[in-house]
Amino acid sequence: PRHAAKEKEKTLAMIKPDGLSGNYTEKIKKVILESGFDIIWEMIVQLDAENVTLFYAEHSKKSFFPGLIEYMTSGPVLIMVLEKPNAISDWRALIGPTDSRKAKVSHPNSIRAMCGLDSARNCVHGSDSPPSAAREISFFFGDILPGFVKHDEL
Ligand code: RTP
Ligand code: MG
Repeated sequence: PRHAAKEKEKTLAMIKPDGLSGNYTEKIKKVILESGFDIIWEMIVQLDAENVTLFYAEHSKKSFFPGLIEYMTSGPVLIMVLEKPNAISDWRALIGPTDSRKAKVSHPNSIRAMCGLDSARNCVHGSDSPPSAAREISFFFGDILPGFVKHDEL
């Protein structure tokens, strides 16, 4: 077609335990939908230490890792697959910087400015690249979302 629409892209978004227990879910979903994303899949899960260790494997040697496991297993999380053109970088822009205190200053309209506390408890996650998005979507949805390979088969 002469005016093909830009191809849609999928990313993995997560509302972390503090976001879910702080009743930010509806506010965050409103921002997501108003920003043009479709929420094409979602589920609430309680992660265990093994899940978090696999999901955040790139950080396993960092000093904050034990705290990250404690935080991420402290309650259920809401996992979503978001879709729109440029979804991966647009969702990262919408959540704002990792440190929520900095987000409140430099990105006051970001989601982490709205519901995060500091550099650890920052209420949301977003895939940081196309390979991360593919890995993370298959990690949670490989069994049920067509077109993605299961994590342990990668
Ligand atoms: P995410 O992966 O959760 O979307 O966050 P991010 O890319 O903005 O930041 P990343 O460097 O990937 O860190 C992953 C998560 O680890 C916790 N963290 N704590 N105490 C600390 O200094 C510290 N630094 C990172 C945060 O929960 C961060 O989102
Ligand atoms: Mg990250």
